[in-house]
Order: sequence, then structure tokens, then C-alpha cells
Amino acid sequence: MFVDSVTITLRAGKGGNGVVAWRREKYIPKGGPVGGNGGKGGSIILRTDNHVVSLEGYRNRRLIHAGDGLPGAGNLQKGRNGEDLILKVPCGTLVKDAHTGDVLFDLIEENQEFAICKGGKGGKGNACFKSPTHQAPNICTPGQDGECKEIELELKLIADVGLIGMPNAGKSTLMSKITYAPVKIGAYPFTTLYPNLGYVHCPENTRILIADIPGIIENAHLNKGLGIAFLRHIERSSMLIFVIDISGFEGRDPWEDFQVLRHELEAFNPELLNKPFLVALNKIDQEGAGEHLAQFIEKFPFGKELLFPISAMNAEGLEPLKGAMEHETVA
Ligand SMILES: Nc1nc2c(ncn2[C@@H]2O[C@H](COP(=O)(O)OP(=O)(O)OP(=O)(O)O)[C@@H](O)[C@H]2O)c(=O)[nH]1
Ligand SMILES: [Mg+2]
Repeated sequence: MFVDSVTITLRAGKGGNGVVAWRREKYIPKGGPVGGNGGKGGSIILRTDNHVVSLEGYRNRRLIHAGDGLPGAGNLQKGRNGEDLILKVPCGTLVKDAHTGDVLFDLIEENQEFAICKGGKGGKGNACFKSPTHQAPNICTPGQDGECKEIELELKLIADVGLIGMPNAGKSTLMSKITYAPVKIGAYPFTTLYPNLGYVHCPENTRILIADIPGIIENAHLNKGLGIAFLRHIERSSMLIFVIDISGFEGRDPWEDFQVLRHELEAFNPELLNKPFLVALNKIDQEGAGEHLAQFIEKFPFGKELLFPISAMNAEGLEPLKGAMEHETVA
């Protein structure tokens, strides 16, 4: 299951207590204080890992805590430190304070770490308090509590290119033809329920990461269909590809679809409209596509070089589209 937002409480380990103990050996009267310090509590660290693709692992875990430090012991023995806990999260995870919504950190790169909760310090044993004027201190201190935070993890995928389209426009079909991603394709709307990621391999060993997200329909910003929360996954993309069904199937107007998509993007975040984009006019193999294609091209005000008539199903016209994508995303 693809989970892209969770709220969890993290508690770092408590420090172990210091202890009071005395050296007791034959022929050594008044051996002095030998109470050891407590161990440090374990900290909690978030670390990105490319093998983790969603936040699903945290869906049913409300409280996560690191190990406590152990108390000290006699003979100056220090308690063992609590183990640090490393939580693996996908690249693109935003860490927010669950109460204020403030962004605490943005984990973008592979193996990036963020120490979110520090473990408590261990208490001091009585050996620590020995001084020339105080030879037999009968005191020790308790370990400190570890930091505790309630945080929200939000995943925003970091794909170079985001595919935007109405349900059934052929986004997943396009994805399956230009990447090796195992995507589900179906002749019914909302086949894709969660974002899929896949790489397009370009010459010179570069590659472009593409995100195929669920279909967007009119008033998706009012929670129609699957809503527009998935648009967060294309917020970081450097370019968008609108996939439009140009066949005019069931009386649909492709130009109207394009307007609706732009309107929904604007409702989510107006800056999305400022991103570079291309338009893949899909299903040109279908009857009636030619007429709609001509109308679309005529109405399109942004420059004809952004338009790519394709048939994803028959893998027609994909090379120029890949070339344009590469040109825009590979520096
Ligand atoms: N004739 C024709 N059919 C196509 C083409 N591309 C996709 N289709 C068909 O259109 C239907 C929908 O394709 P998908 O790739 O699942 O569409 P989608 O945009 O991912 O749809 P959602 O995941 O529901 O948003 C499938 O039956 C495909 O076989 C094309 O170029 N020509
Ligand atoms: Mg799909």
C-alpha cells in the first residue's frame, strides 16, 4: 500500500540512573565511593533509503521509542548506552511538527540523516561527586528523559517529470512504453490509485525519473474522484507532461480536458502552472483523432513545439517526446 502521510510520536531513550556504591575490600577500610554513571538513552535518527518507497511502515505505529540507557553499577561501572534507532524513510520525506505544521527538515538525498530526538543523558554515580572536601558523597542523579516529539512525515516524490492527465488518458500506457516500471493499465477510469515511479534511460547514462499519478477530473480540488492530494508528488518535478486523450472518445473535448487540468493544478498550487511543460496528445491511432488534433493545435497558444502527437499503445511518436523531456531535465 502506498502511504504518503503519517503522524507519529517519537520518544528517545531515557538515560540510566547513576548509583551510590562503596568500595568494600578486605584491609581497605572506607574504600570510598565507586557508584558508576548511567548510560545515555538512544537517539532517534531519520535516514533516507532509496529502497523504501512509501511511509507504509509507519502507518500502524503510533509511538516509536529508542532504547533506554542502563543504570550504572558499583566498581565504577558505567551503564550501557541505549541503542540509537534509525528510521528509514523514502527520499523526499518532509518532516513537520505535528502541532504547528512547521517544516523541521526536508530529507532529499539518499542516506541523508536527521537526528530528530536526542537521547537523555545518563545520571551521575556517587564516584563523580568525590572531592577533597567531600570524600564520601552519598548522592547520585537520575538519568534524564529523552526528547519526545510528535511529528508528521509527508512524502513528496522527487521525480524529474510528472504525468498529469484525466483518467484513461493513457498515462500509465505511456509510462510502460518509455520506462520499465511495472504499471497497471486498464480500460476504465482510475486504474492507477497510487503514484508509480519509473526511469527513462537516456543516452550517455543519464536517466529521468518519471511519476505517473492518478487521474485528475474536474473539481478534483473539491475532492471529486481521487482528489488532488496526489499533486503534491509533482510539486518538486522540474517539468510536467500533460497527457490528453485526443480521440474525443464519448464526445469528450480534448481542449476542454486540458483547460480543466490546468485549472485543477492552479487550485492546488498556482506555481505548478509556471513549470515547463509538454503536451502529449495521445491515441492518434483512433478514428476521429485527426480532427481533434487539428483543433487542439490551432487553439494552443504556448508554442507548437510543446505539442507531441503520440500513440502510447502503438509506441508511435515517443522518441521526439523523450528527446524534449531529456532536453528540459538533463542539465
Ligand atoms: N487506442 C489507444 N488506446 C490507448 C492508447 N494509450 C492508452 N490506451 C488505452 O486507454 C486505456 C487507459 O489507459 P491507461 O494507461 O490505464 O490510462 P491512465 O491515464 O493511466 O488512466 P488512470 O490510471 O485511470 O488515470 C487502456 O485501455 C489503454 O489500452 C493509445 O495510444 N491508443
Ligand atoms: Mg494509470
